[in-house]
Amino acid sequence: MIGVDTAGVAAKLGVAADTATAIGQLAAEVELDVPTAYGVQAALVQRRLDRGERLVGVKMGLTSKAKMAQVGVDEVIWGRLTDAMRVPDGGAVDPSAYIHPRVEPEVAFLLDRLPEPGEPIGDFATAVRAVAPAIELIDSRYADFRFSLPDVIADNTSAAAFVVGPWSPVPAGLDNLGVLLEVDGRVVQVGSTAAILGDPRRALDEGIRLAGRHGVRLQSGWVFLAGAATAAVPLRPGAHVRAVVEKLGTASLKASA
Ligand code: OOG
Ligand code: MG
Repeated sequence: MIGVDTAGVAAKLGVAADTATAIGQLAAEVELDVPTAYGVQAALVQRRLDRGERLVGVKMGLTSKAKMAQVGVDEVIWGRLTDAMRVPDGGAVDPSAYIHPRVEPEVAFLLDRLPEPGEPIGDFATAVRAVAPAIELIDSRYADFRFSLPDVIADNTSAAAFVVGPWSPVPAGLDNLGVLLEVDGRVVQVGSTAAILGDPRRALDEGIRLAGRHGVRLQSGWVFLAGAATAAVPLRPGAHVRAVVEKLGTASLKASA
């Protein structure tokens, strides 16, 4: 799209994230289409790389109906993960570093040998070395967590932080594992990996295809978040959060008070 100041829009989103200060939706000021929004996302993440962060993976968003309904956007999207977003399993985050952080249970893949662009994934166990339960911390940079499709794409799909639990070898089936999100020992969300495009393995096909369309080839050794199986819940100061995925185990984080 002609006339969009990609770097300027990315800077605005970057400052919003760095200062934990919400901004208004972009649509009010600039007319963004989806390809332009991915261009803003690339520039936004480039600001992080310029200050020394490394790309370590890709995340999918809105791969489940629960998430689509929660945010009112019904298209699968993808974003970029950097090393600075990774929190060790059981580690702490400071909720005041974010605008309105939410947590959601995810399944993570450790990527291995991926097919050439345009080729289907033959054997999933060749493409993916290991799987793990995960928690994604999302934080929309837009006021009231309200956005359009191009807004959320430009904002790196609300990516803020993520925790990966212990890796396991790829189990025989991933398509119907129970998923729980617990806060302070209480179950707050219940779901199934079936909610993720019917089977989280499908999220990888989508990720390869969609990222490839915008010039990004997934790399061996990268982490891939397949998308939340349930709606996200606000992260309150002092909360202990656990995501439990049947057969895969638990990932956890705590929010400082
Ligand atoms: C957009 C990101 C969605 C997921 O797992 O569906 C996402 C948002 O909800 O703010 O990460
Ligand atoms: Mg997510």
